[in-house]
Amino acid sequence: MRMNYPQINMLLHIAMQILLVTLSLLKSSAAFVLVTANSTDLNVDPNGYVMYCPCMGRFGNQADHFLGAFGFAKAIDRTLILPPWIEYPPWPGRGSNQIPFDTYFKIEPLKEYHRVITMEKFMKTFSETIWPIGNRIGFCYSFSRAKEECMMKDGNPFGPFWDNFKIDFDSYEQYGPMSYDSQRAGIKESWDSKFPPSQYPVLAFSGAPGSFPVSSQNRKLHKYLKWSTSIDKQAREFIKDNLPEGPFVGIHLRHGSDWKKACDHVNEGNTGNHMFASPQCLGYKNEHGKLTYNICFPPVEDILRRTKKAVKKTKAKGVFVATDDNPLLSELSKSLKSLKVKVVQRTPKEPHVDLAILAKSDLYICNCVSSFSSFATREREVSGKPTWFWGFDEQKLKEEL
Ligand SMILES: Nc1nc2c(ncn2[C@@H]2O[C@H](COP(=O)(O)OP(=O)(O)O)[C@@H](O)[C@H]2O)c(=O)[nH]1
Ligand SMILES: [Mg+2]
Repeated sequence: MRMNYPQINMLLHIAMQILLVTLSLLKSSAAFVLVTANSTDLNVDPNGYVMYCPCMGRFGNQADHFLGAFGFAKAIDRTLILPPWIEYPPWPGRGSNQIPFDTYFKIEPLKEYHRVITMEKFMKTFSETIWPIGNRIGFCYSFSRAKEECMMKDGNPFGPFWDNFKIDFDSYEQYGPMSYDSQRAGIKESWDSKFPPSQYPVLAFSGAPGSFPVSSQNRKLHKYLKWSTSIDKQAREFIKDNLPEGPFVGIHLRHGSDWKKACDHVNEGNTGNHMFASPQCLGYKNEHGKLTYNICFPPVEDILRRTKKAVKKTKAKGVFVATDDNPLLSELSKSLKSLKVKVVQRTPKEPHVDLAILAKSDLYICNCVSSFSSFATREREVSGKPTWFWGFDEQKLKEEL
């Protein structure tokens, strides 16, 4: 059938109308998605909030605790308030600093698992309306005997952390014997019935509602922790500019004087022994072995030998060394001379960039006891990358090659 000009014109007009309606529908649904995705940032959560001070240990410990708190907030269905990371100047007695959560990690990927809001944003947007001065309750497992209250602000980093947000507590609640174990059946019901969100909109904990080390169930939540654009960029640039093209081995050497002192407590005779992050290689029930001094504080020969094996196995062109102390650069270069690999360290040192580089390596060798080491192990676990541990599993190492 042949169409005349007015007919063609009419058809074009109808097609145009359909296109416009479709576009406007798409636009409004996109706006709707935007509002829902950001709803925790814009609207008050009627289910309430979880707030806490990451008051124990440095980055590795705080990261383990974060994963526990993330799992807990999901289990009781309250929005998690993302606290800043607490950092300590290298010399003692100088207080602590708070670094906003999103300096190191992206916020959006966390929302794929559960509702979150940064502490800065929460305090600015909601604190005066839903958590006003006069109604600020501090939560702890049990009151201190001396004062019949939660010692929310006693000492460093407790005091500086809450002071940073001008938070004082008006009263206190003990939550024991309830726990923050997100696997426990009926956890939401028990928290809601003791502390209903309408009466207790914010559960502000003196410490993280999460275990150290992170539980086996919460390890996998690491997949929602994505380095901020800045950290990721610095890691990629370092790799591009300093390591030869091709595979590289990443090694973490935790062997400063504080670590030596900690490892002196390893009790080799003990069955089922664990220390700090050691379940990462030994298994949560010691199904893969027992802790030894060499796992905690490997001799230099072990470091050189395993690094060489890793280089051979991956046909690596470079070795990246991250450490809290001596990088052993000359020892490593000498030991790897025949393999023609470049051995590098990143200076000035930045722990998060170091971790991001380690996580990108083709094979990672690290300290099983260190929670700093374990951060990169978990990042690799979620993307299926291999990790070896110093002083561990001789048999497996022999079979590897
Ligand atoms: N830049 C850098 N810092 C490190 C490295 N290893 C340890 N550190 C520092 O030492 C701290 C160790 O404390 P923590 O994170 O609690 O881990 P853990 O004590 O090893 O369990 C880290 O947070 C870093 O500040 C490293 O390879 N590179
Ligand atoms: Mg530590």
